[in-house]
Amino acid sequence: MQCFPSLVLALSSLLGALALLQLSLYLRVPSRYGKHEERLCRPRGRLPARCAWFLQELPSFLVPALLLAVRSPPRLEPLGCRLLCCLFCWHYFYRTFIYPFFTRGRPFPLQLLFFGTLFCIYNGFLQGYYLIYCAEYPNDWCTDIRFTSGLFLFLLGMGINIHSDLLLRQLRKPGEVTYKIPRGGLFTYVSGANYFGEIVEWFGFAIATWSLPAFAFAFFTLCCIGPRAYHHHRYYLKTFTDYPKSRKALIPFVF
Ligand code: NDX
Repeated sequence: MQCFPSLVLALSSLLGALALLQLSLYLRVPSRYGKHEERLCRPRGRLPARCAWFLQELPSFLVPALLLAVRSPPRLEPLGCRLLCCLFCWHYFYRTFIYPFFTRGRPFPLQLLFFGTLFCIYNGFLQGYYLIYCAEYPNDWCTDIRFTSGLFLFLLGMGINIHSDLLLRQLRKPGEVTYKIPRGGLFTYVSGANYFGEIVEWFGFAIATWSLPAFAFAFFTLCCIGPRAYHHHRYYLKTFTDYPKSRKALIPFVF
């Protein structure tokens, strides 16, 4: 396989367009899974959350890992490029092999699982293909301010995301499906602390890679889970009369 810059441009532009489509579809109404599902107890057309998240996220890990494995000759240099590819796979290793096995979420709708899986194949291919076949970095990229500041944001965001996922999980005992007010960590300031972490993470990745595909994905993430954080916030305000009034939806002290 070789690098086709026009393919990277086309796929990144399409990802940007999907982000706008996502925003237009889900700004007013939330995507119907988790707390925003209308008929919560209907088991038909759903898969247990563990299975669904594993299947949906697997391609985001597998596709770049396969691309890396089949590249001949193997891409070993520069170090910056290898590290960036590992960061992407590292996040999706967590999301595929760790997150699903601890989730206490409700069953996930098959229809969204189908589109989510397609999305993960698409994005896994785009990010992996770009980093493994196209990206060119100078040998000292690891000391560039874009790499170091981006890596810092990525790690900070990932830490917030994983910690917030854990706090949400601890709200329920095994088998429980009720919703409670999340507390602690960044939930002290925002309703969508896990989403805030994920958005910071992918903007950090975009800065560290300084690439169009990664900026397109960070933009998609913002358009996808930004509105969802807002819908979660509204849900909490409507459901819990004692919900902390100073808490914002997504960005501490701002929004
Ligand atoms: N999967 C990303 N669009 C997607 C799923 C749906 O990873 O066709 C986006 C992702 C997909 C989407 C994906 C892409 C776009 C799709 C969409 C469906 C339609 C859409 C395909 C790929 C589409 C077009 C047309 C443009 C193509 O019972 P429960 O499940 O609610 O329990 C929850 C629990 N919890 C609580 N428990 C007790 N008390 C409370 N108050 C609770 N609040 C929540 O915590 C869950 O078990 C758990 C987390 O829930 P929630 O709702 O906070 O997070 P969730 O949305 O489930 O995300 C889980 C993690 C989170 O860390 C988030 O950052 C990350 O995954 N994520 C999620 C979505 C997208 C994404 C990351 C990204 O874009 N990077």
